[in-house]
Amino acid sequence: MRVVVLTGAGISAESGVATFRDSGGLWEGHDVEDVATPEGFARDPDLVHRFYDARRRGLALVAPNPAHAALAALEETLGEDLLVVTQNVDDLHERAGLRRVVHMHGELRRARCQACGARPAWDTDLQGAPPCPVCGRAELRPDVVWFGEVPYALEVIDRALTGCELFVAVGTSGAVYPAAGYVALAAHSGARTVELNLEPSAVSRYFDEVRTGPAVQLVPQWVA
Ligand code: BV8
Repeated sequence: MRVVVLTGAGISAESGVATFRDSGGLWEGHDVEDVATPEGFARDPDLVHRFYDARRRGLALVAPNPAHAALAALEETLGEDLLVVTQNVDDLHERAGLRRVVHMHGELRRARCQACGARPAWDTDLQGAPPCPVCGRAELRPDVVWFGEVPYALEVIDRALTGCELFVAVGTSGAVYPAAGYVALAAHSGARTVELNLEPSAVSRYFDEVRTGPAVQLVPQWVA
């Protein structure tokens, strides 16, 4: 059976990675327009670099949880019939052993050169604009998709959604498009749709089944 799983910040919440919208979330104290838009970066690159540098350093303090591990185990069984698409920019899916994951909104551990387009893996601070390892120019930014920018791998995702039999969304509020529209696309293509979330989301009504609870319980139960 071909399965597409879409994950959001809720799957990493119990690892200690703050979500965007829960109280005290990632963007508390940081206005969205100041950090996650190209305009915000053009206006104050140092602020945006500080925001992403802090989150990148935070990755060393968190670890994958049983929900991430369950999806990696599912991949052992399903192989290429499983595609995990994540809106998250953390690396917890990979650190749990998942081999194939599509980061549609980019990755904290990757930079992007605005001069030559290179997307080198990155682990240190970007503040102070270190030179691009490919072209040498000081034009690196976080390789994260901001509001108004086109997400990565849209064709791959759309193709997987139109061909899958089961679509499962884990820990996402359904607040941001195009990801929030994926349940409708999967359903339209005849897939069964299941939402696993701590509470109903903005798009719960489009799912065949909604299970509420923490991802660390719901995902292993579903995979079992
Ligand atoms: C695009 C990277 C064009 C940055 C992010 C008006 C109407 C409709 C759409 C738009 C509009 N105006 C503009 C748009 C488009 C816009 C958009 O959707 N805006 C919204 C605000 C209305 N979208 C864009 O700009 C996108 N680009 O549209 O380009 C295009 C499109 C297609 C083809 C060609 C051109 C780009 C958006 C990307 C923005 N970048 N992240 C960074 O990380 O810093 S968005 C960010 O927020 C996340 O990546 C994620 O996608 C999004 C939502 O976050 P969630 O993951 O859902 O987390 P959230 O905190 O919201 O919710 C947590 C959930 O977990 C909750 O449901 C909670 O209940 C649950 N939970 C909590 N704990 C647990 C749990 N569940 C289980 N267990 C737990 N323990």
